[in-house]
Amino acid sequence: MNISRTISHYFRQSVALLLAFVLAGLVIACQPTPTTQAPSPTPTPSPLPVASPAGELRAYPAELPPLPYAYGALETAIDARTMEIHHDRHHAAYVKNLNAALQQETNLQNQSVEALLRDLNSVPEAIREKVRNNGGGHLNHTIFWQIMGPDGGGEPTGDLAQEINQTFGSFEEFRKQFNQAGGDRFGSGWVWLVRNPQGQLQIVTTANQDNPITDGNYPIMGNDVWEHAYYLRYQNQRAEYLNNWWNVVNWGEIDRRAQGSQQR
Ligand code: MN3
Repeated sequence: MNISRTISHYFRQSVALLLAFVLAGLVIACQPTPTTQAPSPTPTPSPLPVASPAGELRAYPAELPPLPYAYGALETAIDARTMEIHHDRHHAAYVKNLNAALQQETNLQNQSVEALLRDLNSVPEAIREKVRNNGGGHLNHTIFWQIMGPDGGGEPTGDLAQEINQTFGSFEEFRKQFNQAGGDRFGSGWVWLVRNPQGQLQIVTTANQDNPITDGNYPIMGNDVWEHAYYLRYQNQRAEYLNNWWNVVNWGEIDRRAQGSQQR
């Protein structure tokens, strides 16, 4: 008798305890949600435009940007006829071929050139090489015309000068390593000063018309070492072209790119 009463008592206590828990749970669940706003998630920064810190480059319809100076304005390094052919024919051909590649790709047409080159795997295989070469050619040359100018030359000043000194030891050493890398690039391609994903300055080269953003690097300045960039005056003397090219380097624009690339 006693035992069964004890069990029954124990059972009733357990049920009461369980009910208490359920009730407590319901009360908590029915509490009005606190009115304090959860902190809004930090927006993912959109990647910095590469063609110009001011904006990305339209892929379709792509347009040949006007040369920002006369063909003969860079004569201290590059002759007028080479500039004319380089801009009006070579760059124009990349623009034309990019448009042809994207003509049927309505879902890619509102992308920027940068977006396509950052994620080449998203481009259908049938046109991937065309987009890589011609989108890259369009982007590379758009940068190239801007980072040269008739009042160029000399040495960088300000923050970029200091960063170059810290990274390479001196401006002379930087120039030497840049020219060396450009000279060593086998075949056609580009030599670049980039900001790498770790935020450091680095000299890299790319083949053909590849742009450093495909590897996650931000191109600050680049020199075109395709023969079409220097052939009329220098023939096969790439080293001489690389040396003279510094006479037309537009440090104002390059510094702007270097400072912008630190905001990532
Ligand atoms: Mn070129």
